[in-house]
Amino acid sequence: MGSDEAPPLARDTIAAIATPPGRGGIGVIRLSGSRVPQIGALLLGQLPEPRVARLSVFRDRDGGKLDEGLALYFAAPNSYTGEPVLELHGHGGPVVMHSLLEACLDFGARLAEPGEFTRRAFLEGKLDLAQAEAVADLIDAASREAARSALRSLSGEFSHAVRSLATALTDLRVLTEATLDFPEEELDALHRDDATARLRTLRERLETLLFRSRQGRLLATGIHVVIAGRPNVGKSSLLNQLAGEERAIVTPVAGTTRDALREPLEIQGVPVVLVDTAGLHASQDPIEKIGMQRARDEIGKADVLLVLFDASGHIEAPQDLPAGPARIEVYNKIDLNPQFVPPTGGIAISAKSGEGLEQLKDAIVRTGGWEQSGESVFLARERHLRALESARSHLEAAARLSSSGGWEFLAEELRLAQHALGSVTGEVSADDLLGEIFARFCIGK
Ligand SMILES: Nc1nc2c(ncn2[C@@H]2O[C@H](COP(=O)(O)OP(=O)(O)OP(=O)(O)O)[C@@H](O)[C@H]2O)c(=O)[nH]1
Ligand SMILES: [Mg+2]
Repeated sequence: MGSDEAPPLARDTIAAIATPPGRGGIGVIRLSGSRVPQIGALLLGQLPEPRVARLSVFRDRDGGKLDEGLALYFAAPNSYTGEPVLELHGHGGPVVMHSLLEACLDFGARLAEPGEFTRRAFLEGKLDLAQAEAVADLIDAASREAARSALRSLSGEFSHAVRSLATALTDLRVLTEATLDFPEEELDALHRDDATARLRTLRERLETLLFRSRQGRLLATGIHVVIAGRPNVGKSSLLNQLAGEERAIVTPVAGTTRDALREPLEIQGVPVVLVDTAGLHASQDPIEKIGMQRARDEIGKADVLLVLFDASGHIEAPQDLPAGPARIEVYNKIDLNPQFVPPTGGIAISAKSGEGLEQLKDAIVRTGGWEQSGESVFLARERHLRALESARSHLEAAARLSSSGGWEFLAEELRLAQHALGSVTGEVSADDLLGEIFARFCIGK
């Protein structure tokens, strides 16, 4: 992995502001690289003992005082990156932070690129690729469930599951190669039965892993839910109810909403983006027509469509509702019509009283693909899903070959499956892939 990277000691020293821009009680500058001890001595007068926080004065090249705060030194290899690392905890104002960073650069550090700290951690073997990605995913997590599963990947649970599959695959490869090398009748039949059984188990385990990863993918991307229906059926009222605050304008006038309004929420731990749209009906009003076009565009992008009806009177379907995503029919205003019974599959609610909303929330996450299986999920990336799916198709091909007697080619399919699994953790990874992954990090990570 990364064999053409420079050896650790020749790598230059990088520096970045590790805390978000703006003002805060504390701001942290992070440095990593072989020159950290020298730079630290110049900045602080003396390098602190490793892992002992020391109150220090931070000085520039002319000895001028820039700030004072805690300095924390980590000696190689016991640091985040595996290189010597220094953290300066100063006062979190933009001017202080920038002057501190400038001093670090004056003393010979260079500005870190996005994700460069984590990239070094990967290259030093501190984290594998899936764990490194989990660092960014944890920072970006949009719900508690998403954060929990990112943390699971960061602590290596996902990598472990992938690796243990890869190990089982290696065993199977050894077995099949042996079958090819010793085509002696009896041994052969025994080996083949064993190999077939193992292949079956492997495929089952991969299915489970894929399921857990797909569920995790949902936590990373969230479910995109669009509310559509005729004017005045209570779309904006429903958005406000689910959001728990008055976000959209609600009036008894038909055609209140024109723009699509989006509201991020969390339902049962799953991130959901809810979109309120303009009512769909026959109208010649040019503004309403634009609003309805926007509504249709939103419907085209939805994972789940809530088609809202007014159950307080005559039920009318919305005009020209595009065919599209999975939909749930929702009957609103049942506080005005308590006898109302929704058609099968429909859900009766009142956006006013809140009745039926729990059932609706359940239906939203289930229709969006979330299954509470009790099994912990992994916050997988698209890249991981593609790799696992590729491993699966090679194992499928292997299974077909084993039942048709094509054992010579089976070994090759197993090798390809293993290669796909290896790409998840970075055991096999091209440099351009690394570049693509780490470039999406923010600076200082
Ligand atoms: N009684 C009752 N009134 C409701 C309920 N939901 C909405 N309303 C009322 O219905 C009217 C229209 O509500 P909105 O939420 O603005 O409806 P909308 O579908 O967004 O309407 P447009 O934006 O015009 O398409 C308002 O007067 C709401 O107070 C409900 O569950 N029960
Ligand atoms: Mg509205």
